[in-house]
Amino acid sequence: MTTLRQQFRKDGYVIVSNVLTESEVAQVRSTIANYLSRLPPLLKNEDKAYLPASIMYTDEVLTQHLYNPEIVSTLTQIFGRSVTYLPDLEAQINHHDSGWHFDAQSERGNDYFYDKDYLFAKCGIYLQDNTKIDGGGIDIVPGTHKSIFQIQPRLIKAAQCRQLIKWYNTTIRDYANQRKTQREVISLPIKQGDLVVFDSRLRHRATVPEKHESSTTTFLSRLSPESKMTLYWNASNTYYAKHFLEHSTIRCNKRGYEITFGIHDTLQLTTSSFHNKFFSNLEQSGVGLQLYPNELAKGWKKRRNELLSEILGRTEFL
Ligand SMILES: O=C(O)CCC(=O)C(=O)O
Repeated sequence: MTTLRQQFRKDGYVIVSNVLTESEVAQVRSTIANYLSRLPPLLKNEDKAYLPASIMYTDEVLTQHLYNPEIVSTLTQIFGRSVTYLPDLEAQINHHDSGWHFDAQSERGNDYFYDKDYLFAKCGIYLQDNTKIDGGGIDIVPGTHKSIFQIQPRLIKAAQCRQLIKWYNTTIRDYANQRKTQREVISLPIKQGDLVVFDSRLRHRATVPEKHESSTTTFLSRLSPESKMTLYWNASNTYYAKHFLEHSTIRCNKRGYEITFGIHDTLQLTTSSFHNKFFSNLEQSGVGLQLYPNELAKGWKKRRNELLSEILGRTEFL
């Protein structure tokens, strides 16, 4: 019998059905809708929105699924005992147009990315069915996570060889995967309340709804309580979680504006950014959380607050 880990290694994803009940889905959806009505324009336009980590972790309803025993058990089967979350839980609302990509794209310059044991995944809980008409889930190309050429660049002494491998892992790999996409795309048969865990190297996109083309319905052209809603966060083990945060810092330093939104909101989180039951609940579930060191996080918070003051005239999102 194929184990979940083998399936994940082979295809680059697993789907676990019904990790949330119908009433849990409804509860999370209405909590998100509640926040939506109070969001500033920076995080919301007519079509789509998101709730960043610094809002999500203050709320018990929005974080409770992180300790869900079925989710923890799934991740333990994939990662082994040291499952570690990144502090980047977010809710995406009405995201239908991500286009084909893989999440780890920016990590290709790092040696750790080429380790044989490298393992890093995005977890998504979908709060609606994925249908042809309305979208609601993701499309993927199975196996594309394996097309990275896994020789550690630091083992290759000659600069030209390093360049060659880098070139292969960007140009050639991307081209091959684009070709493969035309033949092997799967629109995942997601139902509301399902969990999908997928490798950060897997090629994927938001399922494009047929309705989207006409943009005539209120469902897709405006935010509403029926909008597509998905919870996303990243999971790995302690080793790669640390590397990921270090990499995020470098990215943030290069592109300072990202600190105000997106996953870079996570760098400025400290233990006081979480609701007061979060850490004891997480500890009980056996999962770890990799936070950025407090002193460094405070530096990011200062910068983020300066930027938010400039843009929003205040330092908090809500
Ligand atoms: O809209 C979606 O569910 C896809 C999201 C996605 O591709 C991403 O967050 O990387």
